[in-house]
Amino acid sequence: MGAAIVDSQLPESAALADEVRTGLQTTPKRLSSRFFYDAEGSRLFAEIMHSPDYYLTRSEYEILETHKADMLRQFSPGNQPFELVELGAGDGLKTKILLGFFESQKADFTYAPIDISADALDGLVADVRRQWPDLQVNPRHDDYFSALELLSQETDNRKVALFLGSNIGNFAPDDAVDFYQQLHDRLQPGDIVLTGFDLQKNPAIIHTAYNDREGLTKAFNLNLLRRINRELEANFDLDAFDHYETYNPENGEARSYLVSQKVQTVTIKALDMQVPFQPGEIIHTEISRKFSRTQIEQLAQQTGFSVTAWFTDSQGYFADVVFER
Ligand code: AVI
Repeated sequence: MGAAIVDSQLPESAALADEVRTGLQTTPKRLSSRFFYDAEGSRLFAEIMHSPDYYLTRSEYEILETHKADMLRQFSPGNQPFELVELGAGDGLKTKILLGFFESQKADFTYAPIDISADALDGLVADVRRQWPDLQVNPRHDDYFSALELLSQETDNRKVALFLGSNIGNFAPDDAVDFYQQLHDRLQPGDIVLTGFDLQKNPAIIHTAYNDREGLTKAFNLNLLRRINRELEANFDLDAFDHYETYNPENGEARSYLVSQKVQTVTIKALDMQVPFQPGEIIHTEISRKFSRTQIEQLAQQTGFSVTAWFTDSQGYFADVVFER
């Protein structure tokens, strides 16, 4: 889950320090959404996924339930063995639909979930091992880029990379192209990537998904400041910042911001930094991009993949798309 363009050589705490040092000295200020996912951030994101305004999870759930048999045929024609590698597995709620079905069909596969949140990953692995004790599970606590290594390891079996939940939407457009090029470089001909894309739709529906009535997205966004307070000895006053969301239907970008409510100076002790804020000054924290069908086809074409299957929900809100190398 979350955006992933960071230096994967750095341990998580050093990566956060680096991000804060650079991002809060840039104009406009910015912090990567990759750092949303501490234990509390992962918990809040799980709540968002269940909330009535956040349609994405429900839509993808419906797709997986409806098309799990077609997906298995795509992944494993003639029952051939395959390795399911999930990039940004999170709590794996949706993937369990596939795992349960594949197990019931006696499909010959292994499962390698990868996530930057250790808490989410531990919970998922314990759950999967309890439900399907015979399934070989090879978890990895890492970001997407380190996970790419796993895809380049030579085996005789077809690799099927799952990149669900609109995680791709959290990449800047150039980074998304770069990421699929890297996937292409590491995979073998015949390997597959199944990606969950949130589709462009009535802008009001998208806007509400990131401005939910329960205030979960607001809490999720503000939690980033709480994390910085804890891990870098900062003194952000969470009541002095608000959550603000924009959706631009011309480029399909939903953007999240934290907005300073007053003139204030924040001290970040661990970095020996003072950060001044004007009233109304923003920190850009997230892009959640929405795609058109043409853009998805272009992404495949630009990065050397063929689109071999396209699954959508009954409202046409979301698409799970099969790219074959
Ligand atoms: C993880 N990612 C796909 C979510 C999204 O929709 O961009 C994160 C999120 N941000 C706010 N609400 C949910």
